[in-house]
Amino acid sequence: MEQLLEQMLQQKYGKTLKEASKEEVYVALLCITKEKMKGLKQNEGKKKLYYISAEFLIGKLLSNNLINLGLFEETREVLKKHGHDLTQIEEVELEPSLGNGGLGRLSACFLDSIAALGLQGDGVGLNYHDGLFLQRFVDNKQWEEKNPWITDNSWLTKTDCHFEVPFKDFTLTSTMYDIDVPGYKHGCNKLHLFDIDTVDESIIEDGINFDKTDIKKNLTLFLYPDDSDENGELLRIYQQYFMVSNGAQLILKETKERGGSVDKLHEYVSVQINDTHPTMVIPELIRLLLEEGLDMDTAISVVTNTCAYTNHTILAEALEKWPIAYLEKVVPHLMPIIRELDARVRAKFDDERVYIIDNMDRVHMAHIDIHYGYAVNGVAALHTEILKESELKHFYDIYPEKFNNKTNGITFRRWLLHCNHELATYLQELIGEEFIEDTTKLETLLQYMDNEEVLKKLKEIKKNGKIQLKEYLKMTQNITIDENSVYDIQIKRLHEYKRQQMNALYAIYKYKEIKKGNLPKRPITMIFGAKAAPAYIIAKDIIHLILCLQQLIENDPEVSKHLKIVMIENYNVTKAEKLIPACDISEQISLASKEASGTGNMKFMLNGAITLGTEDGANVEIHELVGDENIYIFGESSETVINLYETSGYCSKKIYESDAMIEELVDFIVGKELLQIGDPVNLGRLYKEIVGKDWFMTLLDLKDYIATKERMLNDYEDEMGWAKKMLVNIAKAGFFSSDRTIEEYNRDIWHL
Ligand code: 26V
Repeated sequence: MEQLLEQMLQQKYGKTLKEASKEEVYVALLCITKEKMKGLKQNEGKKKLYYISAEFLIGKLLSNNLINLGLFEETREVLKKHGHDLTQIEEVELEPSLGNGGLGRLSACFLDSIAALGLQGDGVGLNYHDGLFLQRFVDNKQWEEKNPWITDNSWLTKTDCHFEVPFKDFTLTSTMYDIDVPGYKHGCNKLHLFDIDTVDESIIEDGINFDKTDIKKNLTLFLYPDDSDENGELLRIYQQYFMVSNGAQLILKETKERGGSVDKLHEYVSVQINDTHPTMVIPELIRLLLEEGLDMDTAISVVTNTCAYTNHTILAEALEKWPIAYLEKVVPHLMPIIRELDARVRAKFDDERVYIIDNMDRVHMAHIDIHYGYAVNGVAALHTEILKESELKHFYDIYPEKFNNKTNGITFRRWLLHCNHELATYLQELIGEEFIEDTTKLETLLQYMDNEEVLKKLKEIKKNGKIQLKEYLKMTQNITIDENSVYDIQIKRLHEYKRQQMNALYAIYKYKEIKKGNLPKRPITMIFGAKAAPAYIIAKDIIHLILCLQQLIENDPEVSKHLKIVMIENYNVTKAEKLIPACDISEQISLASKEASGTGNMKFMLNGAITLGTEDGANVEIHELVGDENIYIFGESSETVINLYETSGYCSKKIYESDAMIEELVDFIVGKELLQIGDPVNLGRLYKEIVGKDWFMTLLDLKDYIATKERMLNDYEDEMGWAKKMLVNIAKAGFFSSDRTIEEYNRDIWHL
């Protein structure tokens, strides 16, 4: 590596490694790594997987690729020798924000694991030039800006692969860009990101506003602008069809090149449909197979045996239902096929709940996936049970054999080896390297459960993680935090069901306690990181509340000695990598039944944070693995919650009026302290929402939440007791490796 770097820097800049700037070293490393990946053997086999997803939240790639190529340690050493620091070099790389949150990050972890297992499987998605918006805070409110990430030197490689994608009024020619996905010590796959050459960034006006109708200029400008107006929704349909038509054409082309025949496509290909966004791949593949000369029955049957669907949410508002009128405007040539698919369902089942087209002329995308795919999976045990028993019950009754669970996972390469080098190294010293490839071997750590030296070392590593975060926040946001405080972290998309507002109510509780003289044993640092969808009003109000609380406490010396709130600006993968190793308390407090899985919960656990959570998503499985002693569970069960929804049995106002403490906390949102700082419109609206509606039942669990967090803070003071919990969490995290998840997908669904 040393020689390669010297050569490359000489050739590019006429400099030695010692003389080169961070930027120059970064470019040299990028070029060397790309060249190395070109030389890797592509994974092969008769059957190939295509993981189609509107989001791939891949994060920065330099360290990730170096780790997978086995060059990470060597590169670190070489750089060090010449006065550079890999962590600093990495700062130069721009993070592509090609995803919203968990769903997008999951697809990135999956690509890493598919390659690591030597399986032949590529990702298919879109090359959004500005990804998800960049978040800034102005006047304690979220402000959105464009977020460009594509520079002259990036991980993208332009290919000469182009397809024609027909829309109603015009046809677009695509260009395929590839990003190499090297497997850990094995082979290589690709992420194909489709784009058009006519995208025009200059149409972006103030913030992230742009002309939504000019498709030739805006198609791949942003990750779908979450907008409720018609033009926003139409743009989403344009994006989705562009993605799947390219995907489908690529699939047929490559299958033929591999010598496969398209009338047996299912023997050569599996298509995994990541949420409903790529659903149009089903009618599109059918359309293309008809063009290839197959008859309708055969085309439908082949496609049904090729496609499988993953559901990632039970929230009704997130399940896509496109009006026929919109589809007619964008892709009228798909409508006859969709109508045929619906007619066949109607002929077979006398139950309008399973129809594809409803009586309001809307197309239910998930229904296409379930009828015309061969597998349907949820992403955690509880989530899959809820799908089978309530949300998708009518489908489960028809196709019990299609339903299966695949509990999510995370790649330990990024979420341990890369982000927590010190912990990873220590674990290797202690229990050997085996756990890197077989993560269940982490359980051997349990033999050290009562070993004081090991427990002390774990605490020490955590402390170092906290110091590193402190330095990072000082440098990037000029915020000072205290490494001796307890770090309590909630980082995830802002959504009412995730209940950041409940955590904010805890902050209010603590503020009031401190004012009364009930001081915590140790200062508490509450850290939030979250982007709100630009059109999601209440989510933005919650951000406003948190930022106002941050300011209120900061300016109150009596309280700030004991409590600090930090809202991280522009939370993204890179920031997650700094926050997770530093965390003591992992906040996983969604309303039971609403969080399909969660994956942040797994990352925190692996890095020795203790979960404060509800019995929801994968928390349930974490709880089972670590036992009551090593997790803090609170709140009503998913059964109770589902029952409350069914019977309209929840009334927040009743709780508010009957409990003086709750009333006092909620009233604080519109009390004089916050109104002096914040905007009465935002705070008033949020107050009204919580008292009058509270659809995600914050007040239902608030008291239990506060009590449980207090108990947790108390237990934190027992140093060795807490370290033991950390150890058990790390030891039991092996199950959540995405390698395990992908092995299960392959065993049960793909059969590659
Ligand atoms: C999307 C939308 C869009 C419209 C407004 C409301 C809304 C609410 C939720 C969503 C989420 C869509 C799907 C999703 O991202 N699901 C996440 O998938 C993760 C990976 O499986 C999983 O860990 C998370 O629990 C789940 O929320």
